[in-house]
Amino acid sequence: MNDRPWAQVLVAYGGHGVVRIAGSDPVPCLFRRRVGRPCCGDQVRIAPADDGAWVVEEILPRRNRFMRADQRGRPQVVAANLDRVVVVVAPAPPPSRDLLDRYLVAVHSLEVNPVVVLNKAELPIDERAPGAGPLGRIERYRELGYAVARTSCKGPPGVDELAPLVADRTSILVGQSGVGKSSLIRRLVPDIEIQTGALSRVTGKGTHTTTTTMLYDLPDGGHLIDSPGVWEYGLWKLAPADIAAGFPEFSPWLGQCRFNDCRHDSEPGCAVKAAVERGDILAWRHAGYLRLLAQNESAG
Ligand SMILES: Nc1nc2c(ncn2[C@@H]2O[C@H](COP(=O)(O)OP(=O)(O)OP(=O)(O)O)[C@@H](O)[C@H]2O)c(=O)[nH]1
Ligand SMILES: [Mg+2]
Ligand SMILES: [Zn+2]
Repeated sequence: MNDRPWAQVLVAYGGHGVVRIAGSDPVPCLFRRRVGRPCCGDQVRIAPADDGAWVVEEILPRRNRFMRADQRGRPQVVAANLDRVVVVVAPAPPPSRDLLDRYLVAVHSLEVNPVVVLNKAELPIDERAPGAGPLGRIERYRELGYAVARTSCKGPPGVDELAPLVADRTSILVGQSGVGKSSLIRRLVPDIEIQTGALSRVTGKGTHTTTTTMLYDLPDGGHLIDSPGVWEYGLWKLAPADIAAGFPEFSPWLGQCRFNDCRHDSEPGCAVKAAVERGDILAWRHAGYLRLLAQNESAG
């Protein structure tokens, strides 16, 4: 059956979705249970079904995927085959506490490259908001090695810092509802109206609020995936080592603690704590790590 065409999943609604064979228009497609559950960004082999529709016969192996926890703390796949996860934060609405670090831990565990975007950069930052810390420390994240962009969809600095970070790649934009993910995509995808029109003709859904994860083409190659905003981004159950790995500046000291299973909390002989005390690791980063560790241990 290898002569069947392969297609990219643009949007997936459980049992059906919209796919596109490269260079053609999007078409509706059925997802049968026995092949698994395709998600946005999947490559699938499809076969013609009745009424001009198509049916997925096989999901090609995923290079990687981005996940989030459902209400019960179980990981759910949001999109697959990504080069970048763009975590968007903004002064309004301010991020909930530890949101950015949770995203960065998740992205690290999924082996995808993160990009941190401060959108609405023309607005002042209210430092009193409980989760606003990372907004004022966005340059520290850059110094820690993260790709960072400041953007505004309402004026300068525009999207010039973000455009090269997503060019020619497949990137998903994630973050709280209202931070401007769809607005950024509209700025980066000039023919978005044509693409959303083509999609909504197939899905029959309007295009005002983001309710489903959807893939769009960048004009010069690559794709942007819009995702519905969340209020809280939940991590699924991770090992303490997976959380520590999401703090890349800890890595020179990992493996040097007295105990193999050190959680870098208050264990004696902890090399990470010693690095914090020497000032080699920022104290607020270590404190953030400990909060994620505690949250993850009380979850699920
Ligand atoms: N001041 C300002 N407002 C912006 C900017 N970008 C987007 N907005 C506004 O913020 C609001 C939310 O923007 P959206 O793009 O819909 O946000 P979203 O992240 O896609 O939200 P969800 O789809 O709910 O997740 C809209 O009223 C936008 O006009 C910006 O850079 N500055
Ligand atoms: Mg949106
Ligand atoms: Zn330790």
